[in-house]
Amino acid sequence: MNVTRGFTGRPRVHNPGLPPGQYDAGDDWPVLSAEVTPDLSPADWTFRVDGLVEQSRTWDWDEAHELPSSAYEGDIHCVTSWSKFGVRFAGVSLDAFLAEARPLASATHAVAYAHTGYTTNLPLADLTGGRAWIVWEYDGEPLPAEHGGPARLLVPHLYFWKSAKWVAGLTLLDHDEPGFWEQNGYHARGNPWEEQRYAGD
Ligand SMILES: Nc1nc2c(c(=O)[nH]1)N[C@H]1C(S)=C(S)[C@@H](COP(=O)(O)O)O[C@H]1N2
Ligand SMILES: [Mo]
Repeated sequence: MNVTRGFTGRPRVHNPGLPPGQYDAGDDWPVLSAEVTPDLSPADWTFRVDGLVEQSRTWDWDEAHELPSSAYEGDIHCVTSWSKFGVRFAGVSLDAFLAEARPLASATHAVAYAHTGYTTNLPLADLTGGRAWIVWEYDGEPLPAEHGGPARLLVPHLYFWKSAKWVAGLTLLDHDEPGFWEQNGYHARGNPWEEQRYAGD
């Protein structure tokens, strides 16, 4: 039997799991990049935490894999209005990286940056408390390059543009500093449940 979340053959009038203005993309996983997919191997990948921390640190692929593994199974929501239910990612909780870098009390925000140059800003509170990950597996397989492999940031409770692909690091700041899309009119936080798509929403 096929488990569906609507009524087969009829328009889905209501899905309580969908934030306002979103549709269920089903098995599709659209690729959305403002950048060309880089040729980045695990050996070339590093992840750094710097800025307002007691100890700036860079982890390479093997060092990152020595941290306790952590998985996310749940939904993701893109600002272009598709959502996906029940996706499975695995990697390491950002809490594990931050525990080693030790954010200073003055740190309130972060800019996540990618090996490709993409940036996106987030309140530090959205990156802690078991709600954000560095992930390298999707559905038990290595994360495909076009979806950010070898590793990407995953912040599933915010719109998916916050989940920087090919993530290279986080800089902790004492103020909010708009990233790539945020400088182009998108919302500073991007909470899909409050439909924070554009600045001013
Ligand atoms: N490095 C990088 N990360 C990025 C982007 C990008 O252009 N470059 N696009 C963002 C946007 S707008 C979205 S919706 C998601 C799309 O992720 P996907 O292609 O895996 O669906 O990645 C986000 N992360
Ligand atoms: Mo997006």
